[in-house]
Amino acid sequence: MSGTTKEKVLQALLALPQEAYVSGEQLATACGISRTAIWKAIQTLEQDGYDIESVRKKGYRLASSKDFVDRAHIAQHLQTKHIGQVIHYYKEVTSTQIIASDLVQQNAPHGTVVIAEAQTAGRGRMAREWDSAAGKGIWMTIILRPDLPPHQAPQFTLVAAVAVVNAMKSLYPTITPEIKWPNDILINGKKTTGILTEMIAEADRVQALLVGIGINVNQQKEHFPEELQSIATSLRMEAGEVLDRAALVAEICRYMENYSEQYVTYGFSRLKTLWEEASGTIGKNIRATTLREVLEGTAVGITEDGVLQLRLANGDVRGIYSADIELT
Ligand code: BTX
Repeated sequence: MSGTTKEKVLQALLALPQEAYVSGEQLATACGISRTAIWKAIQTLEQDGYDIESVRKKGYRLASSKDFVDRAHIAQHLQTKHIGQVIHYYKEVTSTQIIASDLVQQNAPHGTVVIAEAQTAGRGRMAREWDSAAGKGIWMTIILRPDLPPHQAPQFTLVAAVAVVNAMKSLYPTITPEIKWPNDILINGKKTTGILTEMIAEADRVQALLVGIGINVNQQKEHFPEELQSIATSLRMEAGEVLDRAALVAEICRYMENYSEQYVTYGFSRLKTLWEEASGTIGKNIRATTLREVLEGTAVGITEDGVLQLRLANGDVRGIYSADIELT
């Protein structure tokens, strides 16, 4: 079954007004294929978990549109030119970063999104594990191909963090996400999102960036492994309702397209203010654990390169390039 036939049928079913049916014949004409092919597509969709009602003389309709993050659901909300125009969707992968890296070798275009319902080996920084419960979160990698030198790549983690926070705020005004430098988004002090940017580069040019975004959306406390229950949260736990993951994916693509274009054209200076507004780190006393040392002080800002500025007790200001931080 070709992905496109199945998706065309799904698009047609999703576009139906409530309670309306579409006949096999109408679907066949709309998709330009035989009625047998339509019937096969319906069967495949049912195997995928879609609940399709079939009534004699009326036709088909989606009895319930399950909460999937596939191309058809995301496309209903998408307002971008590049990001999300190509989507590779999977029920389960090891890690969307691994799939994305293979797709880069196959010339996947700028803006390609790799997204999965579940990851069996989701990863964080420094080979840490990222818990990716099936059907509950957004586990995706955005492939970007900016024309930039490699040293300007790490800032995309900051760009993505501002995009995710502002997408969340635009759809769910009651929640209060804050960036914890450099790559986490917390709500009420608990982690809801992690961002992992990896780069494929030649000596002087970025070939592709893999911006991995993991968001806990519809988990409840018991869906997290025990060791995460006290430090992790989901948007559902904070907003008090089940949320539409596909709508949030599309909104993130929209913000990400806008901010990454701004970054490539103007550098980080314009986004720095947005980042500082979205940050829960600036102005706070923190402890920063780097590979070499532990430093305590006040986070006073970030530089145009995204380096965290820490004022130590003796008044010196130190630049922190990479560290785990905690509020003290
Ligand atoms: P990080 O290294 O900053 O955070 C990893 C740490 O976060 C873990 O050691 C654990 O303590 C905690 N953690 C693990 N899973 C969760 C979770 N679901 N919610 C809250 N805390 C958790 C953060 O790395 C970057 C994560 C990026 C994940 C995305 S998902 C799509 C893409 N594919 C992939 O394999 N990774 C990225």
